[in-house]
Amino acid sequence: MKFSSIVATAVVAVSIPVVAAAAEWRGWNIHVEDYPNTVALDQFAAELAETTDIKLQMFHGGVLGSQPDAIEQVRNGGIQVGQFNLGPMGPIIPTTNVVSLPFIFNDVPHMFRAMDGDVGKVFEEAMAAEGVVPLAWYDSGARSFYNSERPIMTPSDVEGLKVRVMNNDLFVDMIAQLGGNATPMAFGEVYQSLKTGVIDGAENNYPSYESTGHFEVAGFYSISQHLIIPECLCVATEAWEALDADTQAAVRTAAQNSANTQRELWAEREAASRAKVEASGVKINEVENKVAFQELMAPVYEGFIAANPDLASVIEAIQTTE
Ligand code: BDP
Repeated sequence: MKFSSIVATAVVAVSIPVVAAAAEWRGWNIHVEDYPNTVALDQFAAELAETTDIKLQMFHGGVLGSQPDAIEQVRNGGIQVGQFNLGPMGPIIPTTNVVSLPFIFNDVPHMFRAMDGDVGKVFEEAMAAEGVVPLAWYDSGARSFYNSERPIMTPSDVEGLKVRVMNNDLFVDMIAQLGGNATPMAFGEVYQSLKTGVIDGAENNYPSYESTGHFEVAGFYSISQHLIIPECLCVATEAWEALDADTQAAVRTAAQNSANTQRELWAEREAASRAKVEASGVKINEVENKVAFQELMAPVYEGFIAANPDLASVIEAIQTTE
């Protein structure tokens, strides 16, 4: 017997397991325990445990790092699952910037018709090629402005305000067009920065405004709905490609079930969060004329298309989605 076959025999004897080794996955989520996304991600992990050999351990509350960091960790293999907003993904995967253009979607149903349809595939392919496979889209409502100084009625009310934005130059540009000063900052730092006056305001949906306590330190919420950005339940491309076809199908089903749960819980939470902040004394107003805000975004679109001519067709595909 040659040495190599002795080694091979020995290895076979000691190391072939009875069943294939289960994959151990770690998942990143920025939100607190009772948030719709958190509940839906726990459901995803539970379904994977039932229908596959994947053991997904979810880490909530952003304990594995900020969102831009987590996106990189998914891309380089440190984390296998991430529940991401497409806003902070733009600097890394430029195609995704299209959904971060202000007022690109008319409303949330329009966003889902586009993302669940053909346009969504453009984003899926671009993301998968960069290491992040989006398996299902979560609802993130619409983002509006809030601050500690005054209600925003017209664009000129934004003038001079220091506004926190997610990490993406598009948002800096958006605030600049309104005469404000944007500060990109990690989500977890916003509360303290509002409290100490480092910033005057930020922008988000009701559930995030409420769950973070931002409403306690920035009591004017002005409904502008300038951003409707989809979120995704994503798996690292490397982890995804290591799965056989049956397992991929099971993971996709679990992700879609999770998204269905998230979208249902989202609707309830939006209403509950709005009621809670109002009851606590937050002043909520509609901006006087949304079109005035929209019109000021023309240079943002022009600059974006000039820098990304190949994405003009994706913008058009969204705008022409019924
Ligand atoms: C929330 C998103 C979350 C973002 C956060 C933010 O769900 O992914 O990190 O906004 O503003 O609405 O950073």
